[in-house]
Amino acid sequence: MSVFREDFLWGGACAANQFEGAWDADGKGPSIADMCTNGSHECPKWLTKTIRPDRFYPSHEAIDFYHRYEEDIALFAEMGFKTFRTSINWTRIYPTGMEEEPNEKGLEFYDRVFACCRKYGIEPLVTISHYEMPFALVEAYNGWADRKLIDYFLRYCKTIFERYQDQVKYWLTFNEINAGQMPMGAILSTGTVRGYEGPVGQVVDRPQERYQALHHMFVASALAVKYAHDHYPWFRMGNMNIFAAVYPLTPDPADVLECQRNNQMINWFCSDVQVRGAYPSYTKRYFEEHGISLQKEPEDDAILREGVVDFYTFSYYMSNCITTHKGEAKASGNVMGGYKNPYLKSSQWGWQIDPQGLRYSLNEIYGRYGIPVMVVENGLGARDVLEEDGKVHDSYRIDYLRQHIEQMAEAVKDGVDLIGYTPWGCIDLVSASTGEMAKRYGFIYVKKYDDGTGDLSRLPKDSFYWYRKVIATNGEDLD
Ligand code: BGP
Repeated sequence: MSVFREDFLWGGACAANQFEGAWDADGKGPSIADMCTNGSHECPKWLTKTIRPDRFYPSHEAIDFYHRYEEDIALFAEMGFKTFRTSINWTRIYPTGMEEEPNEKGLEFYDRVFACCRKYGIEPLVTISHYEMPFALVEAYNGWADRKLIDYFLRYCKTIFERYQDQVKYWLTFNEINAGQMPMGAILSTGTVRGYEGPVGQVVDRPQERYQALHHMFVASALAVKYAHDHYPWFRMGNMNIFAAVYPLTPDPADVLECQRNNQMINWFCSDVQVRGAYPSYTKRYFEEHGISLQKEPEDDAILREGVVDFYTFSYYMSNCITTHKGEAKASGNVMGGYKNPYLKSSQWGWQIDPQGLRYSLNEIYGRYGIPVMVVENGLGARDVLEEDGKVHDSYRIDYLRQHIEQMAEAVKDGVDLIGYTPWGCIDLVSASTGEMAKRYGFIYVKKYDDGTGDLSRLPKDSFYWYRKVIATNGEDLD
């Protein structure tokens, strides 16, 4: 008998800016992602202030889900998806973020997408903001650094809640909200990069601004959650956090303490606010020691208390080690930092693969909060090869996913209330960190390449048929 619940939400996840394309179609405005060029593991992508004719912007066409959603959702249905996590492009609905009225054509697109999901009995799981803030808000307000964004975000939320209330029940406010704590999060998430042009990794880090921006996002998220609960009591509202398990590299108590501090600030801080409804005690000292002083309005504490989420969701790709010792090897290729774990192997992009870390994380999360949990991103970014037989034999991806699902099953046996699993990039799409197509996660191969060529045709990989069997047996048959 399967250990997963009967109504377990098997599916896959994508983000509008990474797969829709049609970046300026039907009234859509530019988002921050549309101002990012392509890059690679070795050569970082750039944020540019204007669209430069000499550069390539991968989000502009991406894999053209905008025009091919029917074919793609039909393929998801063929795999047996119960849910499909996607995001709404804020700039399709409010092109600059500041209009009084929404863009009807943008709204109609998601009408069609959600209706298509429903046709196949697929439950949409919608991220309201997934790394695609209107670029006009960066220019006018320096993104979430300005409290004014709360109003604009709420207007957007109210519009989409009202419009899709009968189609969408599960909502996540901000993708990977704790990315805002890392320097690169300024481009991906907080949008605090007004006037910046250059490689994404070289944005000047301004912690005061970063935490102020996050505060505004917490308030905006809580207000959206509260509004949804008040007006649409059947909605289920979730947070979305990056969770990368961290281990002390040595048993040196100094390493254990450093690891605990890292864990608190990187993994727990944002969800403590969003799940428990208040800033956790450990932030007080951290803010004092780092010269951070937040501007809060008198009503903010009550808002945070009243806008707590119903379920916890997270992305899980890797774990890291933490040490105070000098000279240890850094783990490469991820935004989280950390040191190499001698017991783990890494992906081609240097992300340390740790399936047991997923079981550990699920236990930590459920033990702390006791609310339903969903893994809404997980997967292996790899260089796939289209073989001579016209197929992609991605046994390495199957191995990765199998090992993680096995550990999810263990976590369920440990008592975790796990309600769903949506592996990342269920169809190949543009990488968020590097802007390349070559880093593929999908069950479905897309003929689109880093030089912009490719006929965009879709091709199920070996993992497609494997995952179909996994879903059909509710996670029992993983062979
Ligand atoms: C998460 C993001 C996604 C996604 C994924 C894989 O951080 O929420 O948008 O892209 O990671 O990362 P990458 O695309 O950099 O391989």
